[in-house]
Amino acid sequence: MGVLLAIVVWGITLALSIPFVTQTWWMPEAITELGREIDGAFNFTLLGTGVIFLLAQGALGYTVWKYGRHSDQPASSSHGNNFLEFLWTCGATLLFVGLAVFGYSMWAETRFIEQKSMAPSEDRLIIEVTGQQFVWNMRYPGNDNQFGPTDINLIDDAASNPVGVDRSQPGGADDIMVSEMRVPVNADVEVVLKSKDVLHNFFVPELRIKLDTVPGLVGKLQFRADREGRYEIVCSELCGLGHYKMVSFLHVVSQEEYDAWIKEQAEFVF
Ligand SMILES: [Cu+2]
Repeated sequence: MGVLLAIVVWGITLALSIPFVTQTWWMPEAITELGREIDGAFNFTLLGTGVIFLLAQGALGYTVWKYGRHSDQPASSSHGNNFLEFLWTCGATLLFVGLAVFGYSMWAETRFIEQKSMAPSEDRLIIEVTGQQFVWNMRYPGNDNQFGPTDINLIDDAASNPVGVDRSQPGGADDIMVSEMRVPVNADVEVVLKSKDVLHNFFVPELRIKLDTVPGLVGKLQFRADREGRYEIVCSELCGLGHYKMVSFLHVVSQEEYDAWIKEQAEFVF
């Protein structure tokens, strides 16, 4: 009986390990330098926890096999070992604190601390993203590189003014509103995140960044994409009945293509 149970434990363990080892249903390839660093940290963590998982399941199967209750003898018992308890409690604490310290700077670099080799804030392409049930509104500052003031009374979805940009103000006259994000490849981009109604979450899997958009708060993300392509922007926070269709796209394009596009968009501003 014990042998059979041990085989079941080991069998389940091996079956569970297969998708991780073969990396089936894995993450899409990262398109930023920091994204690849995050993947490195992820794989390191996975390796560490994976080895511990396999050892623990191996030991579990062995214990079941060796000390499982046999019909003709009483179950063996153990009174524990304080030294061993102390040892693995400390070990687990060290492991988790270590991983948190190890991952902190990468986490912070996607949000608020300066990324290595990234341009200072004033030299970046700044895009304001406002989540709304169930669309993403992207605002580009236009030629003057300044976002105009907004006014809640000016919000008019039908007139392409979903965030209420005050067009009468100099800063707001040339602001561009679009529904999909376009950035030049290798450009330093800063995303300013807002919400118009409820919690949403801005998530681009290939950038390895995501952040909630919170009504009344301004979030910040920064990235530099180094591979051209079209990537999905999904809302990753259940925000209502239409949450499933709250999707947009990030287009990473060449500088020439971006310049031509932004010029074309500016012509639509009225
Ligand atoms: Cu949403």
